[in-house]
Amino acid sequence: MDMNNDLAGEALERAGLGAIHEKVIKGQRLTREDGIALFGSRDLLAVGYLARIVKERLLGAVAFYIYNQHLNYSNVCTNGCTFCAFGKPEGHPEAFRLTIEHAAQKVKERIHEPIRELHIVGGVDPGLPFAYYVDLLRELKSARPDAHLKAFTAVEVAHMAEISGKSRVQVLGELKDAGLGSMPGGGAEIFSPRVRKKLCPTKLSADEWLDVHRAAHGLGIRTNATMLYGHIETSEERVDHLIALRDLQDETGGFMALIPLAFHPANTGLDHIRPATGFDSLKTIALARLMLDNFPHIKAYWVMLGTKVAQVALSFGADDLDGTIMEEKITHMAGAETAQSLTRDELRRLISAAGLEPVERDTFYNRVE
Ligand code: V47
Repeated sequence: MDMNNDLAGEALERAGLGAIHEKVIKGQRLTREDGIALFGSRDLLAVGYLARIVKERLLGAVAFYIYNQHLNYSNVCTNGCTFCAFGKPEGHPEAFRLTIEHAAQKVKERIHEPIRELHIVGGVDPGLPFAYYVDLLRELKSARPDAHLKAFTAVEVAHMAEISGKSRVQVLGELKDAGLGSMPGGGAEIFSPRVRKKLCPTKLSADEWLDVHRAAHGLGIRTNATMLYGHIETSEERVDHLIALRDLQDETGGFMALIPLAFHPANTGLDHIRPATGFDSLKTIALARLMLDNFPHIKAYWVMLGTKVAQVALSFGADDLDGTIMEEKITHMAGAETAQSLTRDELRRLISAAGLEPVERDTFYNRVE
């Protein structure tokens, strides 16, 4: 909806979004009811237009990407979440657990690439002691001192506290001393207890996930957040998820980005569910930008969205395509048809072709040359 303000105003009025448009223009916070109304709208361009107003006000005509490497140290997991194709029980033929040396080797193999960030996550693996996680960070930091370590979801941190008998704050403090720079946003899924009971009954609760992030922020560890959508959740449950994140961000200011994650059904216990449509993904990204007025960034994670939808999402409120990746397992084990990696040139081309300036960033969204 690239048009003058009067025409845009009329179109938004016709879409029943006039009052929300007013709030967006004035920079006022949207309510739960506003979020539900936006989700209910079938006028994708109207919702996207509103999100783009917010994105451009915050950041202008740029979009970010990062040169990063994903590293999964283990997929052994006791949680057994029905939506996940990555986690496997101990002894399963597809289960793997890297030794620290093997993990370091994977990093050293790519030492000549200008990788800025290592994204390190795994399952809730009962076969690893707390010392493994600390040693893993130390070893990776020494293998690649120039890379930032973004490691371990709240789920893994809570598990480390349990096995070590230490408090979550203690665990986070020790990980930080070993080189932890920030935490990824995985494991949040959808906060609704109704959904968690069905999809991931043994995983830590929503309050616990939020508590770990609160503790991390308290120690100066910045984190991301995610929302897994397109399974059995309702629009209300998505809005409530976003509001819970917004509330914690009001309290701590420690979140950097939200990554909406489109559920991939293949090889999961929910393979009867049909994948999220492009329409739903774009609307969800726009919604996230509009509701999370205190989050600096919304990521269009190309691995889950596909490069085409991710690129379009940059006009619907998203400002970051994430990274070059290499060896992505979580989405690909669940049937993703996207590539394993993108080159820096390809990421830049996608952004430029969307009419935006491509900006290579570090983990904290500083511009890097
Ligand atoms: O925690 C699991 C989700 C997450 C499936 O913080 C699935 O920068 C879709 O959190 N279909 C891992 N999603 C990915 C993640 C992430 C990715 C990129 C960047 C960042 C960041 C974080 O993927 C899991 C879970 O919520 N997930 N299974 C599936 N079948």
